[in-house]
Amino acid sequence: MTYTVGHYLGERLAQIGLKDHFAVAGDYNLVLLDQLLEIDGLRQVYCCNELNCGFSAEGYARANGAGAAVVTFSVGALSALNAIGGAYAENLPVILISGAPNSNDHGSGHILHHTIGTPDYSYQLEIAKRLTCAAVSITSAEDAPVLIDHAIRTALREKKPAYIEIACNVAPMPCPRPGPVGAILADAPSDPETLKLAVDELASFIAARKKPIMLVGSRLRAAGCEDAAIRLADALGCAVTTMAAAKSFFPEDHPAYAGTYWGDVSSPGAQQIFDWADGVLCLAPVFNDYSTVGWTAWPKGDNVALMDARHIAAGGKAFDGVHLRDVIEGLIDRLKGQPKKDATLVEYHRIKTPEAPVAAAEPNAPLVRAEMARQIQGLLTSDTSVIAETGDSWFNAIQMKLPHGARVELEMQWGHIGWSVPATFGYAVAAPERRIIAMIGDGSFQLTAQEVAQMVRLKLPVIIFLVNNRGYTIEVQIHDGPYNNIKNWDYAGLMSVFNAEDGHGKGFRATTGAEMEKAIAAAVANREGPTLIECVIDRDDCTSDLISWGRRVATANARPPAAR
Ligand SMILES: Cc1ncc(C[n+]2csc(CCOP(=O)(O)OP(=O)(O)O)c2C)c(N)n1
Ligand SMILES: [Mg+2]
Repeated sequence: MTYTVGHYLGERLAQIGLKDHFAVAGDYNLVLLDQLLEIDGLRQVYCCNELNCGFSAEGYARANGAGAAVVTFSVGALSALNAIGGAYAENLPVILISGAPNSNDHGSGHILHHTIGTPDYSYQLEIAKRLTCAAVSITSAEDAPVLIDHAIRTALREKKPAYIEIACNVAPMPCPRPGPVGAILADAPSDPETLKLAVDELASFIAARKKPIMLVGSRLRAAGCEDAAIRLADALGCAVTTMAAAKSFFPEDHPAYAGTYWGDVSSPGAQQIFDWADGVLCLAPVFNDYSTVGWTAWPKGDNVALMDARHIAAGGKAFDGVHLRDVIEGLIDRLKGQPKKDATLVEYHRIKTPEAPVAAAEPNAPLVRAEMARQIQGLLTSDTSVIAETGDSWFNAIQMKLPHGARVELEMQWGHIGWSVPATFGYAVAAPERRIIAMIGDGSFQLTAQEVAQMVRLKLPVIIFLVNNRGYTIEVQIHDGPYNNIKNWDYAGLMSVFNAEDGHGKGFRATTGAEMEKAIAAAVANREGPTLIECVIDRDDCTSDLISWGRRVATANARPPAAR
């Protein structure tokens, strides 16, 4: 058998740990898809459309570390690029692979189908360059190995998406086999001198403070430092708060865990202890309008040390070219034998008011949000992953108490409604051993609903909580108008559409606590496919945090243009 460019790409994907890749077929990628099918241990998983294909790969990357989506030129790739923008925002190495025009057509003056009707096909590559950390076009087999390796290596190092387009006639061309995977995994080490200086600076930042606190940010996982952060917390002894988008990046059963710091919508006691601290070690944070609650809670100034994946800023100094994990290890080393700086943790336990468990609602009373959240909370185990959509589902998920090992996935930087359906599909493909729960608003679901059919196809026992509150409630809280009302669907009934003649998905509508409980029992018992539970609640029945946060974000959005 001839070894080809497509084989090379497929083997590299398998080498970096992919067991699956997501695809939608089209005539520019069909031959490439044939080549990828021939790679041992690499399954081809199909999606209903390319936006979903990109988000599926993004969800897969959340569970598996990296993901790949294969699409056709323009009509496919331009849809997938939205999800690639999301992967960039969310720091996930997703490799977008697009079939491309025949190499003889590039520069020929030919007008081709699926293009904008001009003979210049470079626009897709140009767009991809803005949304990825590496974008390459392969029009000859000779160049393929170096270009493929460059794209994949850069994505893995940067934890950002990469783009590879392959001319449709080049995919089956002969190509050498790839060498060891180490060639694309190897990373430049921290500069030892800068590392020492950065650790010195952070050690004196801590030494000069009596009440330090740690803030875990949403880039911590991409920085590969979740374990290191736990050891740093142990070494320091202080309280540890997480940012909203970093939910589950620090174990909530850890003795130092002090909740979610999110300005006015922090979990009980977290804002008070954060404001009481005299120094904050921010681990891989992202401060945007959402995470700072409309710029009202933005930690900055002399008492803030920023510790990013490759960059440290503290005490008015900046250090580049160091890996966060090396910095943390260095710091832990310095802290050895020193008394614990546990003031914030001690104080947190003093001020924190014990939360009363939410009482079960009257079983036959109309379903309310609090009862819905209480029942979902009851489902969480140490092997549960909750994928929560933009909307009040964010706030419901962030308020959950996570047992050790439970994970929450949020897409708070990109915030594309509908993301969670395909991302849940991709996540479930990557982590079939976990209990996977999706929480999705009705408005969001309408964007990408069809991907539930792929969960049916692959018999994935995902549990979807579809919140039917008849509209875009999060937007109602930020700025209301007729555009926030949506056409109602028979969401539970959709499952029989997706099942058709051979599926085992189940759909239930819950209008009371008792109905929801019954539906959950059936969902847990269904191992042959997804279960969608449509939870019917009132349009304004949302978390109080959404209301407070929405008001702040609306104020930030409404700032008038500055005078010139
Ligand atoms: C692709 C995209 N289009 C529009 C928006 C704006 N948007 C943000 S939240 C939202 C409504 C979400 O409604 P729903 O899923 O029903 O959640 P709820 O707030 O009701 O819980 C919209 C339209 C967006 N974030 N992404
Ligand atoms: Mg809604």
